[in-house]
Amino acid sequence: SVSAESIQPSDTRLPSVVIPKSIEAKMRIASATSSNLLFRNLEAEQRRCIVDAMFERPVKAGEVVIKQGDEGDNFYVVDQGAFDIFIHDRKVIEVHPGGSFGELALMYNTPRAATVKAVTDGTLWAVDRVTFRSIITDNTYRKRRLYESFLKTIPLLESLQPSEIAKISDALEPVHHEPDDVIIEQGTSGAHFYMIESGEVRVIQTIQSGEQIEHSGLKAGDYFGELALLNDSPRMASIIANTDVKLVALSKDAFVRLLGPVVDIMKRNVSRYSTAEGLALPANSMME
Ligand code: 1OR
Repeated sequence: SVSAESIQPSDTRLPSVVIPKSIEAKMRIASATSSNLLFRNLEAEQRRCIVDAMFERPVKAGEVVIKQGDEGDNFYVVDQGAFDIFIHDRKVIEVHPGGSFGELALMYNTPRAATVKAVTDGTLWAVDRVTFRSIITDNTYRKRRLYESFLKTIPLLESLQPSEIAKISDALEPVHHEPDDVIIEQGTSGAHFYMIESGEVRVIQTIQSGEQIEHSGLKAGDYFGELALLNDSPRMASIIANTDVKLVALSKDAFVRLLGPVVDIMKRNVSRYSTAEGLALPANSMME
């Protein structure tokens, strides 16, 4: 079994593994990690330590980089090439430059959750387990812990795997609103999906006659903002804070990428919007 290194969250010393590399290599690492969620919240000093510790690993097409069930050694960022991820021989996802894999076993001291195989020749940037745990685990682990318990209370997400919940936690952005703030304005275009951590909001829809309909309000554990993203249509209603409201937002990109498995549930739930008057859904609505 995998033994836990004694890295306390309070241990602020940064590790000092330095693998010498050229400016060109450092630039390639910067571009490979620029869009990676695991790196987004790092401070400059932490980022520098990770970059210092990275070593290049060339791979050949067909090579197995990680085998499901093994102990975790390194975390990898894709510089070049494409990588398939398999769970019990079933392909679940493909990873491209800027993507990464191998963090789960290191963060949670668990066996590798999936097999990763190179589709093409390529290059990876690898970070050893100790460096990874001392830097990334600290930040990301805190964020995941913060949000995972909340995400588990959201009925919509009940069917997701822990690894899927972890990815959603990484992508969440906290948002605060005060009473009467307009969080979403009907008719505008939508860029975010929201889940309510605490507080209450009202849902107001202006229909063609100009009349305003108030739908049932939403509270902690509820979500909103999915319709515009699912249908690529303008916001169908305004969402206004009744109280102080703590939300977590997912960008449209992350919504599409991470909530795919629950799209059907969201579609089914659209019926909750209907009132005696009905909700005027757009022509290209998913209700059809
Ligand atoms: P690891 O250290 O367990 C295998 O080594 C890696 O594959 C794992 O970390 C992740 O970085 C990566 N489930 C489990 N592992 C995944 C998944 C995944 N996707 C990528 N990895 N999925 C769950 C499918 C039910 C896919 C989620 C989108």
